Amino acid sequence: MTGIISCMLGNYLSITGTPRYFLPVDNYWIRANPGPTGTTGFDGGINSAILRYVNATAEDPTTNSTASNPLVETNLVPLDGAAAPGTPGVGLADVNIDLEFSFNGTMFTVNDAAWTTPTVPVLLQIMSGTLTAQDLLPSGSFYVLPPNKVIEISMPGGSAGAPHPLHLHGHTFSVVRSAGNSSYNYVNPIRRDVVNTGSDTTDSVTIRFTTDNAGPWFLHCHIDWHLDVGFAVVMAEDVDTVEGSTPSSDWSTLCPTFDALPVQTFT
Ligand SMILES: [Cu+2]
Repeated sequence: MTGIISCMLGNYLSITGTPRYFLPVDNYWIRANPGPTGTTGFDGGINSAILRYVNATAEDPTTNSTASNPLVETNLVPLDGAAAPGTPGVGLADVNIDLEFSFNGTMFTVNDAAWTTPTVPVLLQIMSGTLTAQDLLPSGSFYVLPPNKVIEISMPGGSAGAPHPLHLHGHTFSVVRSAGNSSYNYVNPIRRDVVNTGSDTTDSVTIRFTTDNAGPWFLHCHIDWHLDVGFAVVMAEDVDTVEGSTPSSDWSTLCPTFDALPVQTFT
């Protein structure tokens, strides 16, 4: 198999041991050029890794990329062939959310709000009875979602620093409109938990999911420094269930266990 997958942090494709992806036992180059900045090329082993099958000889691969088979997201369909949840059509979900991304030179914002880590964790805020987007902190970064409804989120491409790999916790979502494509697929869209928002200002990547998993779920750019300077919001799903939940006894040991860990230093 020779192919190209757009290389973004968090943008992954799992290759499982099915006949569709059978590869002979051998060594294979896994190579990726960084973009838009960084040193490109593969000389001397940069931007390169080796996929080595069990029982393959320990030597460098001899595979060559023909750069002719780019992986196109819209060509992917879910294994179970499932449709996107809800009524087909743009804006026809139970809750439809448009996000705007921007960068003010210091911070990224989502709908004019930059994420900063709150003093009190979001889960504890909700469990303590803070249940509205207006009251949850940090201000402006919350979308309170009702249970058992279909949510549609549309995200623009071509904003500063684009393309951004947007990652949602707590769900896989149907990508009903992909980057670089103006059509919508509600019939059998690929399901992912990270999606490329696209480089072009005409992009409007659109996702859908059903709120069947109560909790505060982070939706954030998976480029770490973008997240670090604000690129995140929280989908606060079914806050009443979260507030009324009773944590197991293990819960009370989490923080003491974490706090007892030695401080990590990275060099
Ligand atoms: Cu980003």
